[in-house]
Amino acid sequence: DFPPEDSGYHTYSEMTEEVEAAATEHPGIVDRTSVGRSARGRDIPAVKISDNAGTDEDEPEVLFTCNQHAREHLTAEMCLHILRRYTDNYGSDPAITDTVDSREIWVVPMVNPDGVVYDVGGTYYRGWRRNRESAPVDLNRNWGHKWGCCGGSSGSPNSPTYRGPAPFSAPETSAIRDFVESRVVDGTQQLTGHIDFHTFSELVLWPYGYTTDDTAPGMTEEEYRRFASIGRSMAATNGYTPMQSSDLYVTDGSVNDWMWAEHGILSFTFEMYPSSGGLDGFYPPDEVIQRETSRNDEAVSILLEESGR
Ligand code: 0X9
Ligand code: CA
Ligand code: CA
Ligand code: CA
Ligand code: ZN
Repeated sequence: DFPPEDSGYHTYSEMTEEVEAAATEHPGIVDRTSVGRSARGRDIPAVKISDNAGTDEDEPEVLFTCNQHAREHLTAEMCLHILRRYTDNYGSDPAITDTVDSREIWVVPMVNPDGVVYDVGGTYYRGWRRNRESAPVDLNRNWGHKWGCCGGSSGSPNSPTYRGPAPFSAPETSAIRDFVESRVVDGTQQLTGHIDFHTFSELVLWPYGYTTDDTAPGMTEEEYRRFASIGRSMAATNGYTPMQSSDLYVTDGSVNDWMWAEHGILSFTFEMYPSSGGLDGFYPPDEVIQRETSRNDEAVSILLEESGR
C-alpha cells in the first residue's frame, strides 16, 4: 500500500470503494459497471455518469481511462476527480448539470489494477509500468492498430515496452476493446471522445503515434487540424505542451491510434504533472493531487463539449 505520507492516493480497494460510494450516493446519475477482469482476476470497475444512468440514451458518449501504466498513480486520482466533479456538483452547478444531462460519461479509473497493486506492494515503490502476466505486457503497446509496425515497441519480454505476443493479448486491453466495441449501437459508435491519462511531462498528445506524418490512412488533413486545434485549446487551459504524440517519440500499438483509426473517437493522451523528472516524477507527494487534477477541469470540459459536434 501507499506509505502513510502518501495516504491521499487510492489503493485498488479504496478506488473500488469510492466508485461504489458514488453509485450509492448518486443513484440516478451514477451506474457502476465493470469492463472485465485483469490477468490476475481483479475486477476493472467502470462508472457511467449521466441523467438516467441506468438507461442507454441517445447522447454523445465520452470515455476517460486512467492508470494503463501501473506507477502513474496520479492518473487514478484524475479519474476519481472527474467522477466526483460531475456527481457532487450535479444539481448545483448549471454547467456540470447540463453536461451530465446531455452526455454519457464513462470513467475507468484503473485499467491496470494488477500492476498498481504490485507497484505499491513492497517496502518501496517498485517503479512498475506493465501488467502482471508471466511475461508482463506494456498495455500501451498492445492495441491493435499498426501493432508492432514501426519500431515504437519491443518484441522482447524483458523490455519495459514489450508489446506482447499478439494485439490485444493482454486481458486488460481486450477488456477495454470489448467495452468500446459494445458502444457500437445500430452500426454507429456512440463514443466520440476519449482521454487516456498518463504521467508525466505535462503534455497533450494526439494521434497518430506510429508515424511522424500528420496525415496517414484514416487521418485526413482536416481531421488532423481538428485534433491539433482541440489539443491546443485544451493545452491553453492547463499549461501543458500540445503536440502530435509521435513528435515526442514514435509508439506503435498505443491506445489513441486504435481509438481513432478503428472507431473514429477523438482520442487524446494527457501526460500529467510534473513537467520533468526521473523515476521520482511518478511519485509526487499526495499534497499535489487536488491542484494537479483540478488543473484539467477546463480541458475535460472542452472535450465533453467537442464530443457533441
Ligand atoms: O510511452 C507511452 O506509452 C506514453 N508515455 S509514458 O511516459 N506515460 O509511458 C506516451 C504515449 C503517447 N504516444 C506517443 N508518444 N507516441
Ligand atoms: Ca503527504
Ligand atoms: Ca442520460
Ligand atoms: Ca447512448
Ligand atoms: Zn504512461
